[in-house]
Amino acid sequence: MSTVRLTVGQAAVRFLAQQRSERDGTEHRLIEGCFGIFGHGNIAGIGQALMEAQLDGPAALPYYQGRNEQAMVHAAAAFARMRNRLSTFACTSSIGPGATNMVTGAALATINRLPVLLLPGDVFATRVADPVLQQLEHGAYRDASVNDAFRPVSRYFDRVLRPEQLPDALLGAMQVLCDPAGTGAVTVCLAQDVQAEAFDWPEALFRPRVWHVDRPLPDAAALARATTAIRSSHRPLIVAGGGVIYSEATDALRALVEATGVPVAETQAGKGCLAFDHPQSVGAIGATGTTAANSLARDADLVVGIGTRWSDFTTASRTAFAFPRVRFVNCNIARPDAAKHSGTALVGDARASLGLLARHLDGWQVAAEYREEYGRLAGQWDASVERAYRLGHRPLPAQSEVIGVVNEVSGPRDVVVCAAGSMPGDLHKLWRTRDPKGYHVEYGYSCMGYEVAGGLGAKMACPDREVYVMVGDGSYLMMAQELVTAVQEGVKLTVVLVNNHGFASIGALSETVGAPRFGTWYRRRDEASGRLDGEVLPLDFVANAQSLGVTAWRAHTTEDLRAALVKAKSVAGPALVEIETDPFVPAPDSGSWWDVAVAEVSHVDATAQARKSYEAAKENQRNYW
Ligand SMILES: Cc1ncc(C[n+]2csc(CCOP(=O)(O)OP(=O)(O)O)c2C)c(N)n1
Ligand SMILES: [Mg+2]
Repeated sequence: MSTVRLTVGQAAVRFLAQQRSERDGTEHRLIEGCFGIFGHGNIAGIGQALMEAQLDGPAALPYYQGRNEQAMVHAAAAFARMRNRLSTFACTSSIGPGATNMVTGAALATINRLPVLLLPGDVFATRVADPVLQQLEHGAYRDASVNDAFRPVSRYFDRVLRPEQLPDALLGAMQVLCDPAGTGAVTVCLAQDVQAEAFDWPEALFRPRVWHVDRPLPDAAALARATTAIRSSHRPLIVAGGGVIYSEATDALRALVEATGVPVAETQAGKGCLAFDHPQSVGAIGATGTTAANSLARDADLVVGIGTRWSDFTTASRTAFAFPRVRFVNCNIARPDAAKHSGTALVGDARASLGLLARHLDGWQVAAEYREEYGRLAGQWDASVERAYRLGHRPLPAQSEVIGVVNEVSGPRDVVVCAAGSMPGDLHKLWRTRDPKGYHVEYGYSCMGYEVAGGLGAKMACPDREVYVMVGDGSYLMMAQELVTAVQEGVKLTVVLVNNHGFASIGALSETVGAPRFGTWYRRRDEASGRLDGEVLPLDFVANAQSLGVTAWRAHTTEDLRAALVKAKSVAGPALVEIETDPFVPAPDSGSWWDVAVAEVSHVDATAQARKSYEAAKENQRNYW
């Protein structure tokens, strides 16, 4: 057996450069590159190896410098999302804080079912110099390190303490990255001394390797049960989730619903499955849904979930589906999701399953009155969107008008990126999506700070599309520093910063729980009151962005915004437009609810009132056992 002598770091990098994924006959590079921030935990191992790879040329594993380890993981997750989970990035960190910074990113990736490969450094395997800088000394568990925090948020976790362990650790990691039912954060911790240790590796470890992503078919008997359920329904509704997009099943979905007339409502991850103006599209569903989808959901006798994990926002905290004998059919690649709500489980790939369903439903259609009803409801919602886009609110515009301008200035294939605040809900309701990859709102973890980093990853995945990052002032202040990475890499992003002087979404939420606007404004502490109700904080976001090398403008009106966005199109690197909005103008009401518990006892009147409304709303909540 011929061998090659390399360090663990060099072997890992050489291995990762050779991995490919394949679906439908097309191959992709599985690990596009490696984001990294170095410290003593990885500089001599993975760091040294990446440097050597750079010397070998572009075919090796390209290195990208991040500003914050959490943001690197967000960029990797966004990249994987745009590439339908067939390609991703590795992220290397030092030990200690660099590693734990990645834990939030890991949770986001796992919850959104997005593959990311995390390579945190870990403490010395030999322990001779313990405790090393940044080492946790756990009193009881001698083998614990801070990296154990990755376990619950990873779909795969391993710790390499000897070189011999590396091949199995990496091969197992690739398998999970490429498994659509099991993917998420894949964490391989590499002890810092072991990373630099040499070993004689079999050459075969570094041969090019293709990981086939197959399209499992649902069981024939389950398919027959699903077909019977659909054929006997009168008011069926499809709820399309992210799985439809990842499986590249949007054409199959469109063919099925054009043939049968079943209307389609979309989750946050599934928005874009159908173009907003498709005759079978009824838009967003759930707590941030359209009145059309929510009205149909209320009376649906059969709900067909495809590639959705039924989050509380989708089910309006289990109040959306009110028909007493409502049944579910769930098509999902992941068995636990397919089994939810006592549904008929179609465990399989979305595209393959939709093709089979279409064949089994041949000749069957919904009634003409039902088509007429949902067409009318969708038309009414569209008129609400049109009004919300053109409120002409003064002196400050409403957020819905900002969404309207960005939607109109952007091209049909362009991508809107968002994650937290009041914007995701408003975008879910109001954004007119024209392309399956045009809507990128991270709402599994709804992580403030994802926006800019996610925009970076999205643009790296799709350089031929413009990427519009919609971000609140709160999220921007939490983590905008990947703008520097965008400047460094010459990556074009257009950031629309909506400034409403604080956490407007939580402000609105606080009103519903009876804690009016507490802790949600960006104001100085007032000396007299001792509270945070002094002057508005003097934040200058334009100056802030400019100081990072970003081209930036302040828009005072929606017309200014439109003009700035047009100018931004010809800017080479990242651009930012700040616009102040009125936080008190909500998007059109979805006629829906979200379960956020209210204090059961309080001496505040507003809270007692809120608790009463909460208890009344909970009466509508049900399980689908
Ligand atoms: C990391 C993180 N911390 C806290 C939250 C809870 N949270 C959700 S939205 C929000 C405020 C967001 O403020 P901003 O970005 O300005 O958007 P706005 O609410 O004003 O629309 C907070 C604190 C979160 N989602 N993520
Ligand atoms: Mg805000």
